[in-house]
Amino acid sequence: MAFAQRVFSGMQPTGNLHLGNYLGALVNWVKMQDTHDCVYCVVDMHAITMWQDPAALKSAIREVTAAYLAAGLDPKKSIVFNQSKVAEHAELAWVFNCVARLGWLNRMTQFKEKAGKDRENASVGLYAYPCLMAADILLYRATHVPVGEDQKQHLELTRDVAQKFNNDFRPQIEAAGFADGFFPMTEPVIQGPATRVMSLRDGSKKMSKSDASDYARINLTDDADAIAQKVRKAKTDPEPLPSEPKGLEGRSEAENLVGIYAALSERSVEAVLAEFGGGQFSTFKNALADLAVAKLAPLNADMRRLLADPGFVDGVLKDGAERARVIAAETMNHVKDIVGLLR
Ligand code: AQP
Repeated sequence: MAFAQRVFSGMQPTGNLHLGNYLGALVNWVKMQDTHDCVYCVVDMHAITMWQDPAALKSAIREVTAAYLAAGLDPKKSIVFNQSKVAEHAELAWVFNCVARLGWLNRMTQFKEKAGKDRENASVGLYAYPCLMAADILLYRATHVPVGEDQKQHLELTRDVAQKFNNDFRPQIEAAGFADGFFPMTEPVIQGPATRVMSLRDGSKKMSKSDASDYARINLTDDADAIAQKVRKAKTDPEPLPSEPKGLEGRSEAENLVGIYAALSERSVEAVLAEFGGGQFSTFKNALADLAVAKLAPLNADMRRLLADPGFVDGVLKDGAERARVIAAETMNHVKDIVGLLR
C-alpha cells in the first residue's frame, strides 16, 4: 500500500458541541483509534471565518477539547491539538489556494448557506474555508476522514486539490521518490444511523451549533433536565410510529428521532421500530429521553471535571501540537521542494 492509513478530523470551536457532532462524527473518531493512527484537531482557524468573541473562542477551544476527551479520545493514542498551534496548516492552505480553482469554490453549498444573502460581506476566509480544510487533512497525508454527511462536498474538493497537485507537479513528485503521487485520495468515512442529525424543531434543517433556538439541539453540556425537556418538546407529527423504516418516508421529524435512538442504543432502525412501532410518540419520547440522559450524563460529568483543570486540557493541546508539528513540518518541507519554494 502506497500510503500509510491515517485518520484526520476536526470540529470548530464555534459554540457547544451537540448531539449531531457527537453521533455524526465523534463516535466514529473514538472507534477508529483502535484501528488507525489518528490526528484529531480543534479547528480554531476555521472558527474565525465568522466573527467570534475572543474570550468566548478561547473557552470554546478548551470546551471542545474536553468534549473530545470525555467522549473517549485518548491523547496517548491519538494526536489531539488545536489547529492554530501548527502554523503549517496556514502555509499549506495558501499553496492550495493557488491550486484550487475559483469555479470549484463557487459550487460549495456551505459557503452559500453560511454567507446567506449578504455574500459581498462574507469574509474571504469563509470562501476559502474548503482549501484550509484540504490543508488540514493533507498536511497529515490522511487516508480517512470520519465526518457527518454535510462535509461530503468539502471532502470531494480535498480529493480534487490532491489530484490537481499530484498532476501539476508530477515530474517533481516522481523525482522526489513518490511514485504514487504525493497526496492520497482521502476517503470520507460517513457511517452509522445518524450521519445527518436534524434540528429538533424542524426536520428539514440539520442540528447546528449556530441555530438561534437552543431547543433545536441537544448540547453535550446540557444537564439531564434540559436533555429530557428538549426531547419531550421535539417536533413530531400526529401519527403513531410505523413498524418498518419505509413508514418513516416523508416524516422527517419521526425519522430523525428514531435515527437518534438507534445510534444511541447501537441498534438498527429496524430493531427500534420493531420495539416501538404502532405505539404513541409520547411513550417513545420518554424512552429516548431516558436513553439520551443515560448516555450523555457521564460525558457531561467528565467534561465538567476536565474543565475544572484547564492546565490539564492545555497540556494535552500542547503535547498534541508538538507531535502534529513533526508530521506537518515533514510534509511542508516536501511541498516546498516540489513547488519550488526555497526553504
Ligand atoms: N447535524 C449533524 N449531524 C451529523 N453530523 C454533524 N456534524 C455537524 N453537524 C452535524 C459533523 O460534526 C463535525 C464537526 O462539524 P463542525 O464543527 O466543523 O462544523 P459544522 O458542520 O458547521 O457544525 P455545526 O454544528 O453546524 O456548526 P455551525 O453551526 O457553527 O455551522 C463534522 O464532521 C460535521 O459533519
